[in-house]
Amino acid sequence: MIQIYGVPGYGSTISELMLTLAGVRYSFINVDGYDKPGPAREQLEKLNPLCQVPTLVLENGTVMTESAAVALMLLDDHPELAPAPGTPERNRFLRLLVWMVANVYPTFTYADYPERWAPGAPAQLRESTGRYRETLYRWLEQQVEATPWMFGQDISLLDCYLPVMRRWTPHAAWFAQHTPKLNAIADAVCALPELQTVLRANRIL
Ligand SMILES: N[C@@H](CCC(=O)N[C@@H](CS)C(=O)NCC(=O)O)C(=O)O
Repeated sequence: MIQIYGVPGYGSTISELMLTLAGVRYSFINVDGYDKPGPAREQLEKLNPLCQVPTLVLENGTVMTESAAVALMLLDDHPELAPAPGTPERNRFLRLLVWMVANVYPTFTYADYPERWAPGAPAQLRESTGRYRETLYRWLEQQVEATPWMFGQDISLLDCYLPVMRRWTPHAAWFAQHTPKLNAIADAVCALPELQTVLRANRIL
């Protein structure tokens, strides 16, 4: 069975939602405390030198990291979880999937550990990356043309990011006020019966 190393509510939740949507069974290994020196960090570092979650160990022993890579891997066997290849929606899906992890996710890398990157001005770095993240979410809001999912009538793996990231800064009230379409997608994911257990285990609900 696939193993997901993670912490409830952290980025591992995104992978848990994706695997659950795909009907892929996994076991969850809680590495709470991995971002500080200690046994959890030592355990995770052996698998992923960046020491980030999600980190997966696949059934064949391969280590898989990067939430977008997990999504693309799942699509090999579950193509229904993204727009069909060869369509304009597929191009937009690929663009926004990579955009999310290339642009939004790094703002957390810097803002969550600002003293690592700017020991002389950690509060300033947290504030500036937070403001930048809001501009990114506002742009993403403009890209959403469909309901109830980002690409229309069928959920895609990209939708899995929204309920998780909505829990993080700038938090749900900001999304409700400034990005109502993203907020509605996050609500729709949270309403899916098959995701209730995962969402609760990760304190999204
Ligand atoms: N690009 C990675 C980012 C993963 C990531 O940054 N995870 C955060 C937790 S939500 C983390 O482990 N941060 C610890 C660190 O960067 O040191 C992905 O898409 O999965």
